[in-house]
Amino acid sequence: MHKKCGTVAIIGQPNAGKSTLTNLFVGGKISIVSHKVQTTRVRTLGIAIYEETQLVLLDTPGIFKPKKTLEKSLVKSAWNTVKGVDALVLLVDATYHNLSSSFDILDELKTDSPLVLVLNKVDQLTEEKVKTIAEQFSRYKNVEKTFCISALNAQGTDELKQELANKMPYSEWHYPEDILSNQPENLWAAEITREQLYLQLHEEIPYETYVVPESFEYFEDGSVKISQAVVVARSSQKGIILGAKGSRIKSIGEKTRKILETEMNQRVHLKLFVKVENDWMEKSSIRKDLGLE
Ligand SMILES: Nc1nc2c(ncn2[C@@H]2O[C@H](COP(=O)(O)OP(=O)(O)OP(=O)(O)O)[C@@H](O)[C@H]2O)c(=O)[nH]1
Ligand SMILES: [Mg+2]
Repeated sequence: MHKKCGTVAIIGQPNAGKSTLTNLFVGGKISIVSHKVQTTRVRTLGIAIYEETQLVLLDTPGIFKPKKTLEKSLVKSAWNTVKGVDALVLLVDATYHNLSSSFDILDELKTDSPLVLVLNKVDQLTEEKVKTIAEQFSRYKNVEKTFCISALNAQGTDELKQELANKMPYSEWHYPEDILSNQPENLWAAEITREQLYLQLHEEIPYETYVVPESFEYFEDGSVKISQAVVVARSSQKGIILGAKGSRIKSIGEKTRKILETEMNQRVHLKLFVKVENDWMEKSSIRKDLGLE
């Protein structure tokens, strides 16, 4: 059999399950997931294999109508990913009451790449309901095929993976067969901390934080020592992140460390500290450093 390799962009409304699907296909936690919108901030590359085909998956930030500067960067990053890929997946949260955000994406989408429509979270819906939703997309003639899946339960996802593999061109693989992502380990570890910020903090706080890898050191006993700074946009947020007697940052650090240990299969020492960088979202140099510009 001949080898195939190509890129697949996964786009869609915020919270549709793009990162969940990417992780499932890759078989590892390369992209962070939360119940909050705008979890993914920059395009994240994951490498999946289906028989003789290597799929280079591009997980993107959700597409919506942005208002704030940072939101505009996320949406721009998603649209930039669409260009020149070998296949496009438009992922739809089928449980979401309003499909207009997905229709808007389809209306705006200009691409020559084959487009696959994927209705996600069907574990929450009756077959009848899923059928009705699929019918509402029938006017989009550029959709080559529609799949109904649950990225959470891996339902219908093998068929989708096979379809994407079929669409890839004959080519040598772009990456070694044993890597899951091209993301440096220290940046990935900072993302795992940011995931906990999204899961454990409320309101606008997660959106006004970022995590900087400060150091990442391997020891001969097989353990790794990681130090990271959690940056907030206002001094009033520092106390919230620390929590009473440091309880919140402790809980964030403990959960992150456990995930890192499971994923890296080694002992992890994690040190988190909090820094204030007033209104960092408005600073172009910081956005550039974070890959948000
Ligand atoms: N019930 C159900 N929940 C799902 C499914 N797929 C994803 N989710 C949940 O939906 C939420 C959002 O998932 P993500 O993978 O972070 O979504 P995303 O599209 O990457 O979101 P952004 O990065 O914010 O655009 C999480 O709470 C997931 O657990 C699914 O098939 N069924
Ligand atoms: Mg995401």
